[in-house]
Amino acid sequence: MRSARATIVAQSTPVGVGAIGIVRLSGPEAQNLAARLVSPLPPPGRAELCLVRDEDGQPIDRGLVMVFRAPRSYTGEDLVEFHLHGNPVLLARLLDALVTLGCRPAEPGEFTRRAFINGKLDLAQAEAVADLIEARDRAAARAALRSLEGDFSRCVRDLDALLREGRVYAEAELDFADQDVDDGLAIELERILTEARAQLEHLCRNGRRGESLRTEPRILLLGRPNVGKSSLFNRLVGREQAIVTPVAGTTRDLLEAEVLWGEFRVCLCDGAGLRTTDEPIEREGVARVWREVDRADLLVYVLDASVGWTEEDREQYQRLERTRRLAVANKSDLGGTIDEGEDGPVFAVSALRGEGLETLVIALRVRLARDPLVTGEEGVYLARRRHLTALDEAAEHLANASALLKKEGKADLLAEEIRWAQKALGAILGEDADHQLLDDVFRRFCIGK
Ligand SMILES: Nc1nc2c(ncn2[C@@H]2O[C@H](COP(=O)(O)OP(=O)(O)OP(=O)(O)O)[C@@H](O)[C@H]2O)c(=O)[nH]1
Ligand SMILES: [Mg+2]
Repeated sequence: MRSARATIVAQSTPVGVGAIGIVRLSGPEAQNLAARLVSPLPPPGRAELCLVRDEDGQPIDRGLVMVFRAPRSYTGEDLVEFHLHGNPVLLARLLDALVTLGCRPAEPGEFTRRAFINGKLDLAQAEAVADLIEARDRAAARAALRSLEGDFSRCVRDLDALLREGRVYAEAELDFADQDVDDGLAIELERILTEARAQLEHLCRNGRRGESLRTEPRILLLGRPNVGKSSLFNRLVGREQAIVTPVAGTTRDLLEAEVLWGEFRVCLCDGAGLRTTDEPIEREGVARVWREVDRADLLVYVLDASVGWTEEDREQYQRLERTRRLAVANKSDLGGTIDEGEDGPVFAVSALRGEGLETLVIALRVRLARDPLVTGEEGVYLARRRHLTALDEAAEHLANASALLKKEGKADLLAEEIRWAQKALGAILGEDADHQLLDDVFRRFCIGK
């Protein structure tokens, strides 16, 4: 990480041709440097259409220029934004001119890093900026925005405030240790610790659930061999990705494809037909399907409509968790009526003719929309590994503190445990963050953010 005092510049819009290209300039010299290219510079807080020149006074383009004065800017420093026509040649000329005048190209995430250092955001919020930019669907974007708005940080701060209160009681108990007035204090302390541990557990649980928002929901097609899983997979994916033959036992590997259904980006999986076999390759294929069963968010059990529920089908279907399973009868073109499954109607489709697919997709989307893990309901946040580790650490110290409460004369150790828990929570918000941690966090940002 180079000097934090330098004035930095970067293109904030994607590289390539576009309607608008934005260049951002931040740091103590931002205004002076911008004034060398734009004369006069618009007053702070106002966007004005200006002629932007290079360092030799040659016109580059006419575009909107905005000046933000510290601390009222994204970075908390003086900041200037140039919105030019989105031509890479023009933007490169502007960047070159600014670098020639003395600023340096920004590193990935450096604008946000400065915002963090200047107290505009805490570290969890800074991470949420990257999460919001990278969010793959609406649920992930919603959860990231909530973190950016500070919902997660607020929970952490509330918990910290509660612990601070607890520490006051623990320390008071120390002061009165030999005066027998500590019964009330101990009761109060116990109440606080119980409450804090409950809050912490809630945060941990929602964080773990939020982790799954980082990846798209997985939908697995499974069933006996030859029922048409791969044909259905190909239909839903919209191309002939899986091999289809009349031979039972065609598919061996687990196949995956991404599809976008409205607001959901999902990962569709197809695998070997379920049966017991001595053939080693097929057996491994079947084992992989069962492993995927544990992982998938939705399990689409495919039946052969012309055969109906077989004994094997019933057995396998019952092994699937009720809340995740759904039965589909394929080959409806061959006729035959199929009984309702244990969960109500079975969806009839024909992968061959492409019939019944729209209804099936709607049903799957409805199921996804009902799943709080998929939609990122209130409270679920996009936890990172480092947040979960810190929360676990805090939980451990609070468990120690609760245990110490039951022993006499341990108030000093107890206060110390609470302090450690607070320290772990502080790390989430970036208190006392060292360069290494900040480098790790911001390295993954894009340049210009
Ligand atoms: N009539 C009819 N035939 C179908 C339909 N779907 C698939 N088939 C046929 O059924 C046979 C098996 O189809 P696959 O899609 O390979 O079945 P699978 O379940 O993937 O089979 P395995 O990979 O062996 O487990 C092929 O000959 C398909 O053409 C359908 O809707 N109607
Ligand atoms: Mg197959």
